[in-house]
Amino acid sequence: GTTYDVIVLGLGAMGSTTAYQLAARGQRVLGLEQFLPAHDQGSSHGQSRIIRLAYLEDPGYVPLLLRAYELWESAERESGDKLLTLTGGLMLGLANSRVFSGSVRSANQYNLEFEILDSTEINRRFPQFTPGTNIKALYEPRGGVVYPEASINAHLKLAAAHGAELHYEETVLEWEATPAGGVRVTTDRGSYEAERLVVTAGVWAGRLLADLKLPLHAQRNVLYWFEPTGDPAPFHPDRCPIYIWEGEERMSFYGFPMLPGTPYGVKVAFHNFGPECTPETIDRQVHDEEVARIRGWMAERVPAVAQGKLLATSTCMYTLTPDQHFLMDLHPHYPQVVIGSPCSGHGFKFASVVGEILADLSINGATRHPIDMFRVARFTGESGQ
Ligand code: PYC
Repeated sequence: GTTYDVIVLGLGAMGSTTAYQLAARGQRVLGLEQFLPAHDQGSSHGQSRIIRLAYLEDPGYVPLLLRAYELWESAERESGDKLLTLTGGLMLGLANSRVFSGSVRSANQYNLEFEILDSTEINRRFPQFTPGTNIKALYEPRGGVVYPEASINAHLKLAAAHGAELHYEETVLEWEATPAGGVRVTTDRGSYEAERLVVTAGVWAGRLLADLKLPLHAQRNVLYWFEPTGDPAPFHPDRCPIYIWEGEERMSFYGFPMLPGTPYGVKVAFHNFGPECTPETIDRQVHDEEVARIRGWMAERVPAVAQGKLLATSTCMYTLTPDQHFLMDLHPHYPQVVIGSPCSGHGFKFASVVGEILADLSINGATRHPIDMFRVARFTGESGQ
């Protein structure tokens, strides 16, 4: 069959940006996607994603975020599409909560612009929130929203404009390294050879990398859109920041302002809370007790949303590593293969820079970005270098 420089396997958040980066650098790219562009079967849908700099998960992400913002803005310029809106961001919790204290730690370490608000000040500035007296928040002006479907479509459009060949509704059955040091990918429609492969298959990555026995598990999460009661103006993007709010037992919850599109409502969800699942077994039904639980959580925190009409729900999957950090590395046995999955439920905001990193790894075997935290060897005991 035709020979490509590189095949990108999976064209969601990370595959779309990787295909774009590779094609823009003159690589002959084949992108393979089992569903349609910007589909809702994996982890790359749902209208909105949080972007933030003060990174509660680990300060090591901040340099990548600084570059991610630059690349989101340049992709907006190149595509002419709106990919992000900066609304400001609030990270709320008790002083010793991970959401608050981890965000403060990152912000201090990298000298980010931020303010600390007490509960009175949170409520004065953002009256849609009614935090308990001991709640504190880090507010950062550069927090905001990335639009996932728009991002994927824009990057695929740019990849194609730079000459990438993109196939949809084509399922990869297997890949193998060839004796010549390349790869062969077999799908339900054919077989393709390339010098290199990038696996950005998200929740489907584990089975495509089965030999490595990566300790990944998928988790079901539910997204809810509510129409707030009363005056909607406090939920408009010019008055409502994105937020993550940690409650008792480290359980956290997040939400967005009302964003253009359908459904037109306030999206909220629990973070990292659902049961284990697989793409085949995930329960796509959202049950009354789940709706009641999130309304209960919001009742004393975001009351106008807690009492609002439920407009829509959606389910999605996180693919979690044991430490919940990403995987971005060369395959430990095949240096012509790059692994770019998964992102443990907090990856989308990085998609722009992950594309750059995976393209660097594929073309050069290395990147200038700090990715030591994301090596495969922490789970396999082997080195990717
Ligand atoms: O990464 O900001 C995030 C996030 C919030 C909820 C899920 N992911």
